[in-house]
Amino acid sequence: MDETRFDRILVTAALPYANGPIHIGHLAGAYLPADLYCRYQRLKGRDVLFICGSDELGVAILMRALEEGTTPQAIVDRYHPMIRDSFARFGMSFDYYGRTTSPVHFETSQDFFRWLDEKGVFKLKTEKQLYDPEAGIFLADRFVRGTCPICGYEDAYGDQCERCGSSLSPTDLINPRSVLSNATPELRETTHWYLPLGDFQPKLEAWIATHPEWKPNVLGQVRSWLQQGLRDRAVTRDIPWGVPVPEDVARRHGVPAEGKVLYVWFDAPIGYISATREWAQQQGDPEAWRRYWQDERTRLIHFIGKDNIVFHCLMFPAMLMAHGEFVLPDNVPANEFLNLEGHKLSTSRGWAVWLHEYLEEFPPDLLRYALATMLPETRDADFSWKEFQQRVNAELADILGNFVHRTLTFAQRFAEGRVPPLRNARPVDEEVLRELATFPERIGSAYEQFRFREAVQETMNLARLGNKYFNDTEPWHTRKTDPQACANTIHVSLQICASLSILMEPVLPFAAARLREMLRLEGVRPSTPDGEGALGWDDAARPLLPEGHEIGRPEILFTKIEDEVIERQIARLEARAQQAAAKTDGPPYAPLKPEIVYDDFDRLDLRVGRVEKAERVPKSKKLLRLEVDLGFEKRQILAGVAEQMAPEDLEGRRVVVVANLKPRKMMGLESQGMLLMAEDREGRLVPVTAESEPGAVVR
Ligand code: B3M
Ligand code: ZN
Repeated sequence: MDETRFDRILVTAALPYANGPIHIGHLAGAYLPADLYCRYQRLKGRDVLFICGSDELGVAILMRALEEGTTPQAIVDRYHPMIRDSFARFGMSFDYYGRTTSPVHFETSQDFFRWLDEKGVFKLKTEKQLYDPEAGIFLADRFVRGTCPICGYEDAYGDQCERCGSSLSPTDLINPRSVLSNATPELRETTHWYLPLGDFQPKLEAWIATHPEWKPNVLGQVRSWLQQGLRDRAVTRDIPWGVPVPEDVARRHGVPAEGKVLYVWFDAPIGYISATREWAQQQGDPEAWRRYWQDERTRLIHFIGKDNIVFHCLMFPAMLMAHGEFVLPDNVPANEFLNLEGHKLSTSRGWAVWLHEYLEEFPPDLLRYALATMLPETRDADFSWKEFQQRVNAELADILGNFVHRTLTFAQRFAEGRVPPLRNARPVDEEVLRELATFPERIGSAYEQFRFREAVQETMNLARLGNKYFNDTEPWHTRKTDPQACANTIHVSLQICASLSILMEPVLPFAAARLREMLRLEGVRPSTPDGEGALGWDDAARPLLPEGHEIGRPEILFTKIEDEVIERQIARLEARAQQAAAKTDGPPYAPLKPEIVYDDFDRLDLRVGRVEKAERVPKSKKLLRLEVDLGFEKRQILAGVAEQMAPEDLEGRRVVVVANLKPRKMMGLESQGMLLMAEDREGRLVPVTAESEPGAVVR
């Protein structure tokens, strides 16, 4: 960090929605990197404030409540403590973990909104929106369902049809209905506050240009948003769950405040500020938050996943600029996505590893380490249980754990559990101590540049160096031939262990503390918010244990994970996915058409036909041209199935043909009949076939 520009660091990690538990995707996206960074910076002795909290408002929470038939308050009251506690057990070292339903947050975000309104920042726009006359509220897109105008699916959402994938606007739907009451929505006028992001574009562009050091994946997204041109964004909503639009502000514009709330992406980032205020109150210094948010010498860093980039790099900065009294983020080191066993994580499809479940079976450090080696820093990455096992067994246990263990056992057995003196150091001893001295700087520079994979690899390299040195100097030999050489190996190896116990602290805080206990190394500054200590990151460059210092009993730092344990995890994951697939019943069955009488049916002349030839119709994506033998004559039939079937799928098959359908021209060709097809709920087609001879009557 550039200490000529900054005195303190304010770190935020995205506020997770309190509508479900935390999974490894969340951890890899924002939380683990943020925690690694803060712990490192605290060890460096820097003034760090690490802020997070639950995002408890907005339509996502409301939807979840609706799905479960309960209230949004009940949803957030269930998930907030669950998220907070699993974070704590995972070792997230927040200074403060808040929630956006707190009174301080309501006040802070309302004040922010009022301030921008008074400065004339917003535009007000009146538009027509769907309104549920029975529930008495305006309907967010997801709260309207109806028939898709494109494919006819009867249960399409107001913003998207799940069947054909078309994006829709709620007013496109045929027979729209309210999810809340089933009532037919009406169009009503409503007024909303817009943040004119477009007006901020020049200022945002100029500011972004001052940050060429940001990660390429972040700059890439930001530039593409800017290139498309920023558009006004509504920052209020008509939904019954959120921070109310302040009465006085609404009154000033002659707009009824009733039922209007701040858009969740307006209030949620302000949640960082509210949580900082609550932290300050808790410190007994209510104004202390200003130091972190309003002093130029604060370095603000937002850790987020890539889906939050536009909000943290453009929208929130525009809000902060408009307000005028806040610092802007100095970096937004967003990560890409983490996949699981080669597939996209999906909570609805049961494809995820949940943090609270992981913690029931394994220590937090193992996941912290393994995930840190797989972080999606520059592109999407993959987590697999096998690789997790590999990292734990081959690196944590075999390299780091083994080095510590052999060093400490040797010291216990052959040096009376004390740090032996270093005398007549050999070149190899001096060489290793010189190398040791370079590690804090090297690992630190990777942390400073948000290259966490590299930082963690470099940390493991120190243990590798220790192992190599131990092997090369062969203390089991020198013990008999040259006791001082043996003592020197033990001395230097113990110093490496001591340095490791500081340098591994960000990624392996629990094991590092145990290692310090085994070494009886005291006075190391904690990497968590509380406590003090004289020894920090840079001290790990030099020998920390004095001659004659007594060490404790060695214990196993990391136990290897058996194959069965990993297989159980994989089996559980697969069982979950199957369950989820069975539970989601997919799109509904097509509804039955109105009843007919036999005579209606009898008007159809259905015949068995044999497809003699099938080929694509040139220039048509959809049509296949078929030559069908009906026994008594041959027909040319055009079938609109080319996107679902290859000509070979039909050639030679006996199919059922509607033989008395009036001929019709398509793409300049006459179609003399129609093939019967069965269509499943996913829209997949198969021809209806019959064994009998061509020309046979079907009835
Ligand atoms: N809750 C979205 C998310 O979890 C949102 C982040 C808010 S950060 C201010 O992806
Ligand atoms: Zn559709």
